[in-house]
Amino acid sequence: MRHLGKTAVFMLVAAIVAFGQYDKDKPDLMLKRPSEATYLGDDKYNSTAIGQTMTQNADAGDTVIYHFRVQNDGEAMEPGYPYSDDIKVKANAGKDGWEVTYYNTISGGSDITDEITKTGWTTGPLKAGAFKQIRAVVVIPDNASENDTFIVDMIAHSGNKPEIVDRVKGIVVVGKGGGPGPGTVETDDRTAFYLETTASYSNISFGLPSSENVCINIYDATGRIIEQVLNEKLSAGAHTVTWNSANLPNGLYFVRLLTPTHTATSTVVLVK
Ligand SMILES: [Ca+2]
Ligand SMILES: [Ca+2]
Repeated sequence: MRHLGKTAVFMLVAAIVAFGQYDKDKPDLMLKRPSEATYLGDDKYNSTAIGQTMTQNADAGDTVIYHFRVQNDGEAMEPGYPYSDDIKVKANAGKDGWEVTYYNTISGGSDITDEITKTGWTTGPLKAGAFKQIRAVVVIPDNASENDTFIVDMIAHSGNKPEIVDRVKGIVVVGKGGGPGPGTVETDDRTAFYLETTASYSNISFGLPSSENVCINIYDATGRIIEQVLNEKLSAGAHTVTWNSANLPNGLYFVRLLTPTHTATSTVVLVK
């Protein structure tokens, strides 16, 4: 090192710092209600939707709309060599009686429901800073009961590194406030015990009332155990783990969550 001048050392350090900060795979998903100008969840990145969850209240038979923006927050590699990422967006498949339609822009556009809920909808190459928008139109069933909820659960995967994800949730709650209301912005800080899986992709969300050892096993349709996704002690609160199901055949699977005090089972239908 004594043969390097101060300038050379400084440049070496600067180069290491610049390399370390370079982050080209960074999907940023955010959401808003149609009446709002700015999105919630901009520059927030997590797979639990914490700080990126929004609720709207409405009545049975109402239509509720969410706007989503998926942006590539990756940095341009250097002038003249713009980096682009192909971001894939998946949404939950729905719930009996609830009608949800997804479009590839926030007004007009084409129906992308089939794609986004099954294989995932791909943005096409997005340069650093560029974005696409999506609209979800939720029709609440006429016979929905008060406090019934529907979660528009949306997740964006980097096209280059699918394990890098960002997630937002739009929650529709029935019969609170007599018609579409202002809603609230919420974070997912539930500490009740629950287990939630989504039908078409493999996020497993659960809540713990207290810090406990958590074991999550996956079984196939015949009841044969095929994988242990998790076996560790976790803190109280809401958690999400991603089960990598890419190499498994389509079909029905059971997700079983066991703690010393609770057990729960949920089903997942893989459709790829
Ligand atoms: Ca975000
Ligand atoms: Ca951003």
